[in-house]
Amino acid sequence: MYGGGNTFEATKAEDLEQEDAVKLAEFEARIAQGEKIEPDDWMPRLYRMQLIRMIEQHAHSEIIGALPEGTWITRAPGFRRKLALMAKVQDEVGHAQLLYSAAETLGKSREEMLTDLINGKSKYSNVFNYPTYTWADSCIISWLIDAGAIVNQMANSKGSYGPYCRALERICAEEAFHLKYGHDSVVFMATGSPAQRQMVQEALNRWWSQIMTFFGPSDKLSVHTETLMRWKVKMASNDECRQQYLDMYVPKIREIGLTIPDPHLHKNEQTGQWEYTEPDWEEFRKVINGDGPCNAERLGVRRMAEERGAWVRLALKNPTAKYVRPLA
Ligand code: FAQ
Repeated sequence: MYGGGNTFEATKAEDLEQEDAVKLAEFEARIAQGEKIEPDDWMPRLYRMQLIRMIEQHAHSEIIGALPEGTWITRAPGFRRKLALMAKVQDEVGHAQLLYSAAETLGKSREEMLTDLINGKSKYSNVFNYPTYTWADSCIISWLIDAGAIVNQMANSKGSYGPYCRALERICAEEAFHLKYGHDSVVFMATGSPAQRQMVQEALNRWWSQIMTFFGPSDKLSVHTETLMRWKVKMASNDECRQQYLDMYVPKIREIGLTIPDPHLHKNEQTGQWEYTEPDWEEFRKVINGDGPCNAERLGVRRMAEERGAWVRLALKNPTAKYVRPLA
């Protein structure tokens, strides 16, 4: 079972049976016509709950996703790379702001969302629970994880919930720059000295299976895809996104002389589908449920940021009150 800590009662099919049938039919007709649903519109509880779950997890992924790359800002090779990486990481945190705002329109406060993150109740993307050992790991994330994010988000930006789609459109525009920055950084290393080529190949070897899991469990294992696609929250299934990604990026990775560490990876010309070694879904299950190499560290950093920033939030809410700033 992949749904874990955050799986809610509303996922039960009975929930829908309790909805007003006429309103539900009207709602589904609007979605079928390609209309956007806005915060004040009627929506089934299950749609609202699914959106909160997904957008919240997405927002958490952006702030936690800033950490593995952020740690390389001080060690980036050269001033130009340092500036670019700093801007990218700042963008990711900005994406979280947009996404938390979109989720708030559905009735869950930002404070509640951040509390659920810190307490390990909410999920965030599994890939950010792995370490970035070298500069090349950070470059691989900037290119190939951002590329995955674009594939997924471009599809979902055509979805049904107005605030989420508009946030995704803005996010994708920025992600396009990240992708160029990441591609440039990887190409630089892949066409550099033998040591640089080796370093970037090793990073790809470490990250490939994470990249494959980024799009979520295979459709056979996915819990929410059917509901989310029915209401055009997700516009493509996990496997469809993975296939599209492989179509787009396998040639680009090979073009620069890197080897994808999956001997089974090939396109079946008869079916038009990529065949690959199935990722270790058991490891994936553990990581998304809190037991990955860096889960504790990532949440520890978030917890510290919350604690250290608490006095600022309090001061903003009540500027005239006296606060004692805790020692760092
Ligand atoms: N990691 O039934 P499904 C980024 C969970 S943004 C962790 O298939 P669904 C930018 C899922 O929540 C990256 N958990 O779920 C950046 C559920 O658990 P629950 C994030 C995962 O929702 C780049 C359970 O497994 N993007 O990277 C993952 O239909 C570079 C069952 O799975 C988004 O969030 C996973 N990979 O499909 C930042 C996009 N996959 O809640 C910094 C929006 C699944 O029942 C640096 N989200 N789970 O306890 C989506 O499109 C979907 O939510 C999926 C999952 C595709 C992620």
